[in-house]
Amino acid sequence: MSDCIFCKIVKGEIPAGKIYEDEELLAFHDVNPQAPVHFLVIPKKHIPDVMKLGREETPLLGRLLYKAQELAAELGCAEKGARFVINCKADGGQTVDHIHCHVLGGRPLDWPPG
Ligand code: DGP
Repeated sequence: MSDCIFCKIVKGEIPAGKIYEDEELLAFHDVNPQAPVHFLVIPKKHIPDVMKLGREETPLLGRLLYKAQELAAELGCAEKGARFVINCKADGGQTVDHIHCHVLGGRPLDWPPG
């Protein structure tokens, strides 16, 4: 998608604090961090949101969550944990229409969120 911010990050057209990249996935620090650890893991493929996930994309999302877990551990969250969040559409608070998993950690997080 030519006007998608995260597709532009994938293509290197917008800079981001990348922490991981392979042929299918990209992880980078959130530009507006809400916790000491706050990064996003995205598929390079443009999937707009969870409601548009296809069954054939479930292995990709499984890999994404596993990589999110590995990176969270590398950034010091293995013992105390972290929050793994995928917002979806307007009611879910999604602002960038390219599916992404937030990983937040490094401090206790309130529940439920506002
Ligand atoms: P969401 O509300 O779930 O769609 O979260 C989108 C997140 O993406 C939000 O926390 C801020 C982050 N974000 C938006 N634009 C950029 C950007 O250009 N670079 C980076 N690193 N993060 C961005």
